[in-house]
Amino acid sequence: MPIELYAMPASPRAFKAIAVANHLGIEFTLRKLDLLKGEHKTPEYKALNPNQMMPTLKDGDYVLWESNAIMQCLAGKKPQSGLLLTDERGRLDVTRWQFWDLAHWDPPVETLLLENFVKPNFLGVPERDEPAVAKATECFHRAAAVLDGQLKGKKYVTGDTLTLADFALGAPLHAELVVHAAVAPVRQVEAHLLERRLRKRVVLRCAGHSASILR
Ligand SMILES: N[C@@H](CCC(=O)N[C@@H](CS)C(=O)NCC(=O)O)C(=O)O
Repeated sequence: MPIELYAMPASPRAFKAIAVANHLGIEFTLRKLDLLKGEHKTPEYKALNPNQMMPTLKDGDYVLWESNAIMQCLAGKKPQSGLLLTDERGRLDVTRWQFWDLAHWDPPVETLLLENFVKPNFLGVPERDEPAVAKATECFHRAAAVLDGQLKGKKYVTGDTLTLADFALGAPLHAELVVHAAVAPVRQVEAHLLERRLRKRVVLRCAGHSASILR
């Protein structure tokens, strides 16, 4: 039986796991969760993931949550893909950027997506939390500059080969226009960072493999 992925596909946290599964050609059954309808709040789902969040992977009796861990689990099924390097330093480098994603990249992006896109379009809340947007924008700029520096002279985040780090960090940028909308004062800087470097080198690699799930 193929593995099951419980997810709301358009979310970056789901998108990165699904993108990796698609890239590796791993068959999976998508169990769609509509968070707006509270489908992640059922007792059955809580038994799988006590956080009542998605994504969650189920492989027979084995259950795993946290998107970056799910990505490592998927990459472990196809070690020859090189998405999770097998030498210790290489593996730690990929893992380091996945940790960095959770600590520094994902949180400001989440706020910007929530305030600029989810609230007005799905929650019927037109007002933005401006202090939260300002803080997230500042954090996003700091993180984007670090990532931009890391990408200098490299094809991918950790070097010359595509790894989980690219999927993890590139996934939320499929919503880059939403992020851009929040950073109008420094739009040129962001355009340079996102369009010329990050978008070209990272996002397209993810989107190319799973654009269909966004339709
Ligand atoms: N660190 C977790 C975050 C998961 C997460 O925050 N998922 C959100 C959607 S993007 C969720 O399920 N939220 C439901 C809720 O908060 O009720 C991961 O990367 O898997």
